[in-house]
Amino acid sequence: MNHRTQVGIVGAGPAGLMLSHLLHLAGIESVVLEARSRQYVEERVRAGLLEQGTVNLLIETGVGDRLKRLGLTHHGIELRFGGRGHRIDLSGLTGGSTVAIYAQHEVVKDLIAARLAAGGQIIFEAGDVSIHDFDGPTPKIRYRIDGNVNLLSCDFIAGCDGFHGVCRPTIPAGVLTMYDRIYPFAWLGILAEARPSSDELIYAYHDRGFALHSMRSPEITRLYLQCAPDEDLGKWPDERIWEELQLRLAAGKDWKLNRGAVIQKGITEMRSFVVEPMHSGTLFLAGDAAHIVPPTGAKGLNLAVADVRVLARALTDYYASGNRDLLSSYSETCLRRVWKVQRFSWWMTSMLHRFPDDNLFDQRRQLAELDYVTTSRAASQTLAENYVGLPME
Ligand code: RFL
Ligand code: PHB
Repeated sequence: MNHRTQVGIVGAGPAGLMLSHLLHLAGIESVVLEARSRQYVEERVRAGLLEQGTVNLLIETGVGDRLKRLGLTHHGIELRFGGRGHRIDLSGLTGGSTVAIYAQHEVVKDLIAARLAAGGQIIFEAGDVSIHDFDGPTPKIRYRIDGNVNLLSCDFIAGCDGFHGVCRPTIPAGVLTMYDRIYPFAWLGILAEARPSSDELIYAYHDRGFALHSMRSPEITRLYLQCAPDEDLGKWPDERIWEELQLRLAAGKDWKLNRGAVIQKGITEMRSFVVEPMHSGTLFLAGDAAHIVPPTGAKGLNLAVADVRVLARALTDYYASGNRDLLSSYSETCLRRVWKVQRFSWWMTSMLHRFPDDNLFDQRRQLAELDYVTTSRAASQTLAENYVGLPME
């Protein structure tokens, strides 16, 4: 089958789906091609923290009903070190901003439902997706469904296919510059049927390594432990994970972590990565396809949404007036935010993790930094304004 649309979108993650939704609201047609099944993307456990600006956008564009009902609004976070907790009053330090706990796969479900209800096209289980002719005005996406090859012609391609997608690697050598850093540790994450042990997130710095207490609902806790990059999950029976979390998260001898059945377990690598520019001809990259941040700052999903907001505006302007200025400045506009978010995510990661080569000097320096961040209004305000999300351009 040969078909045509205005914007061909590769990937039904938050970036691709949000872009398709925003374009629809502006009267622009798109088709989303996704390698996985609908069930797979609607159940994939990932991020859980939404910036104020992401929450606002979801609500303003009509996909925030479940978020308003089920999302948990948080006004602060806790940094724990030296066996004590120190609260960062996000709202008080930012003139009232908050963050929301709402799982990424719930955002994905809401966006898929909205697109399908509006007659939008999302083609799941598209095989062998490849992109062509994006150095010219009619780029094409080839894909396979049920053994048949299909060709989608479009005006633009949005590469929203994540870090391991096909769009970025298809750009000819020499066009892109890549910047990256791989960290010498990973996160072991679990989802547990346990009541959260605190109302707010806890980021813990400990001699044994970083730990994070987060949640998904009043009944489900999400927890992470710093581990080796090549950690063998088989060596982590549930009991060992709970004991290690208890040790790292404890504040005072009476603090007890609530335990429950572990319903999901996984290892997440830690990487910082940026590609410049974020486009090539009529192909535009957005979200994890263009950049990765370590999860310590909770920024990946939010950054993906920020990119497509810029891209949707640029495409809307182009279709309304023929003006390509915003498309030309897409990469530069996004990268200003991307690099600030990279800096913040790297900084949070560096402050809170144990690095294998660090010595006692480095540990004392990290503790001094944590002490400073939790006692200086200027320093906690810097953390808070980045954590709730920098203003949109
Ligand atoms: P996604 O979500 O990876 O979606 C890309 C989609 O493209 C599909 N795809 C293809 N489709 C067709 N053809 C191909 N060849 C394809 N190759 C891939 C994939 O199946 C997928 O559906 O990228 P997107 O949309 O850019 O969204 C980015 C976010 O998913 C990511 O940044 C966040 O999950 C990162 N992240 C967090 N971000 C936050 O903002 N707050 C958090 O609290 C947070 N915590 C996290 C995180 C990521 C984690 N992991 C597992 C990496 C916690 C963890 C543990
Ligand atoms: C999560 O709830 O999954 C989460 C929260 C905050 C982070 C990272 C992950 O910094």
